[in-house]
Amino acid sequence: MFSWQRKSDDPQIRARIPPGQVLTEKFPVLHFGQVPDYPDLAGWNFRVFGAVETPFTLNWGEFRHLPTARAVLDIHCVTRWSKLDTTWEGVPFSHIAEVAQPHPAARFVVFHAEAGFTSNVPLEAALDPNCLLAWSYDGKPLEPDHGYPLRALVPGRYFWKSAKWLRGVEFSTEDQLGFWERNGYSNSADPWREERYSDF
Ligand SMILES: Nc1nc2c(c(=O)[nH]1)N[C@H]1C(S)=C(S)[C@@H](COP(=O)(O)O)O[C@H]1N2
Ligand SMILES: [Mo]
Repeated sequence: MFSWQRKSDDPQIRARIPPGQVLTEKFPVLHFGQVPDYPDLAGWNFRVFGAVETPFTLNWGEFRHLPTARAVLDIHCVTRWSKLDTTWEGVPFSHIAEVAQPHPAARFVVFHAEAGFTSNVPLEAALDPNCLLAWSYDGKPLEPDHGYPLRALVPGRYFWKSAKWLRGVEFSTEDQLGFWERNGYSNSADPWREERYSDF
């Protein structure tokens, strides 16, 4: 018997799989468009902007000097695979917010990725201590397919909120629908309530 079959028979494991999801041990790759090519990171920067006291831009070296944290997360893709106990390392989003000092009216965050891709979450969701801007998965730098050099990781939401090839975060007083949210997916995206698609 394969280990994944044993695993999903275990009631403690089953309790961690949201409705309509199937456990996988693989790491499927999912995105719209092309994987960006980074011959080096000399031209890479990370922009923090919008409704904040202190907007700033960091190059790769500067970004990698920010405080880091580790998070172990269960991830759930709307295409019905879930993967448990994935280990990531990166900068806690909360640290970015601390430095940027969002205006009191800033209640939303937009993750900005390469090629104009965006995803959006309430600021509160991004302030979850396990919300990371991650450069490492499973102890190694991210694979190009999985977002090298940097991706967002938003716990507790379907995985499309976790923008790969991240280049900045915007704090906003208004909610701004991201790429998948404009293309039929739910804005709230809670896997435990099966919020897969939007009603419009
Ligand atoms: N930049 C970017 N990030 C993205 C996407 C995308 O199309 N572009 N797709 C999302 C979707 S739908 C999913 S399920 C996850 C998949 O991440 P993975 O390929 O590492 O499994 O990335 C998310 N992040
Ligand atoms: Mo997805």
